[in-house]
Amino acid sequence: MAVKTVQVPDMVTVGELAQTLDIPVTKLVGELFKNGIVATINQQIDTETAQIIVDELGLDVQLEAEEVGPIVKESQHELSEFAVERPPIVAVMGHVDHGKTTLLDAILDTKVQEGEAGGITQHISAYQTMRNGRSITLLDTPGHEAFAALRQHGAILTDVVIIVIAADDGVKPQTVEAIKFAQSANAKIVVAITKSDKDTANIDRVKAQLASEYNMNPEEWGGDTLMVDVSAKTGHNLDKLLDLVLLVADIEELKADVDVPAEGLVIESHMETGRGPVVSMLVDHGELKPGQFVVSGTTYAKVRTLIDYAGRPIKLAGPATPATVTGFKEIPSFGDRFVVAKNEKTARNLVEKHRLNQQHEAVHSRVTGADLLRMMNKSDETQDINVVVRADVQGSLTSVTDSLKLMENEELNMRIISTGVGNITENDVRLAQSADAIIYGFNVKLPPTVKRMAMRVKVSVRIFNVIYELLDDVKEVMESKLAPEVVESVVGTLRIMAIFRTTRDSVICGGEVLSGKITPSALARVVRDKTEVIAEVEVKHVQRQQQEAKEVFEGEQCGLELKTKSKIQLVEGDRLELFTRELKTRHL
Ligand SMILES: Nc1nc2c(ncn2[C@@H]2O[C@H](COP(=O)(O)OP(=O)(O)OP(=O)(O)O)[C@@H](O)[C@H]2O)c(=O)[nH]1
Ligand SMILES: [Mg+2]
Repeated sequence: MAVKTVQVPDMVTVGELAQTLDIPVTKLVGELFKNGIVATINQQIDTETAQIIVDELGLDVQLEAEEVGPIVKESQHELSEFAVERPPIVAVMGHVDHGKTTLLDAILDTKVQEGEAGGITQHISAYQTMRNGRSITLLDTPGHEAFAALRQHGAILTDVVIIVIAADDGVKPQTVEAIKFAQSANAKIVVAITKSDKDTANIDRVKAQLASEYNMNPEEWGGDTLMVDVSAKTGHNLDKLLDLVLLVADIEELKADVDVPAEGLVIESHMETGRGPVVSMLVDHGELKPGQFVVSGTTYAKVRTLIDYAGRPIKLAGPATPATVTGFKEIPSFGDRFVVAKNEKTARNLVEKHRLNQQHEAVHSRVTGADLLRMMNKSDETQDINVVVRADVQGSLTSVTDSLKLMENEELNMRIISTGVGNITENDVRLAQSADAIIYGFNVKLPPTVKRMAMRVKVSVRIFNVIYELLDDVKEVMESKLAPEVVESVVGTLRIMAIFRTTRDSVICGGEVLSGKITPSALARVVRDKTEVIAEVEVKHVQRQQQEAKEVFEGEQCGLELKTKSKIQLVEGDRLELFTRELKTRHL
């Protein structure tokens, strides 16, 4: 029978799938149940999971996920005839340590890089600068691989992405990832080849890499990718870089409406003692002002203070302007949109609507193919590592949990049993205690009472301020759970020349050392015809010229007493291979 191809949405409900396949829902639910998934008719499953179930049911159907378009900027606001020009939003992206923050420091005359924990950027920050009387909004993004979610978010927010590549290091994994995010977000690209001041800089090599591997050719080679070599240290070509950014921005004719209720995106949010939630946002149209009511997800604010990127109070934040807002009741999620509401009542209603939506989504929880495969293939050898994760901000939390999931392997399964933004709580400790979990904290505090409780119930709480230190620690924990590796090394070989006496559990024989050395109290294998292992034995005594010997070396002859597990019949010409056996901690 020919295989039938059926198109289904990327996430399909059990009910829809049953209908598409023309089988009873109960049959589908039953099959899912057999595979460890308790599903309702409204549960969404991904194509991969659906295909596994279809195959299990023995149906000759090939499911195909319906094409979805590229990631779109969520703001689908129709511009009016009154729309005005707005500054371009530019994200600086690239591999870790390639010089993004230093480049921004040089452009903005700030010293952000010097103050960073671990010398790396761990969240998105927004700035503004002027060039030829025009504003440019700049976003710094982290390059460390753990922060993919933040980078993707950064790309979605932007019109232009500056791909920063260190001239002495070339194209690296996160450079490639940044290019992909920029392309899928339909952002324009300008390549800044930085650290050009270094002796080891090789600008042409970077250009050649981009040209040959990513089909990005510089103009001087007949291509249309804008590239410029810069140095944050000497200031070389910084103006030119900004000019290129404005050039590509002009092609786009970036405009926004001002005379509409303000709307935009939450870039990042965290808690500050005395200030409460501090939320950094980017307005995409309208004007945000102090005193207005702003709703984001399931929380809202009466804007108490409105501050620009440099910490100065401002009266309004217009389109493409980053601003920091205080006055929120709770921390909104990074990447969520915000809108200004007419008054507090409307704000509350909107929050309630979002809350109901969220509950609805939670009920229709998603199962992915990876989850299902794991459940199906789960062997007895798989060990769970249970963790509770806390982070200061939503963006970091996503980054940490994504990274933890990526560290899983066939033997160790990372179970994230709970996550949250903010300091570690007694509830986290209780959860960790009952699930035998470790608590990981990223940039959060462990209040003294919670610390005492954790010590009392013996829950391990591990707090880090730098992502790679946290991930290294997780790796160590994982390694400690891996079964140790048995490492054997051969110390000497001997050819058996005579067998004197054989009992149930011993052999007395003689031979010549072929390589290395023969010592008493050692493990050995008896090998026949070069390859066949006859038995594993223990060397009890070694004698040279009727004298007990501690070591006998290559070329010498000796007598041996071997201890055997059962009676074995050695023959002349058998080889004895002495070895040591060590247990070694395995590394990931
Ligand atoms: N010589 C030289 N060194 C530079 C230049 N730009 C950055 N560096 C150095 O490169 C290192 C990394 O710079 P960062 O600005 O922190 O790099 P980054 O890309 O922001 O790093 P992440 O945000 O962690 O991805 C620092 O030691 C900088 O001093 C440059 O133009 N010339
Ligand atoms: Mg940085």
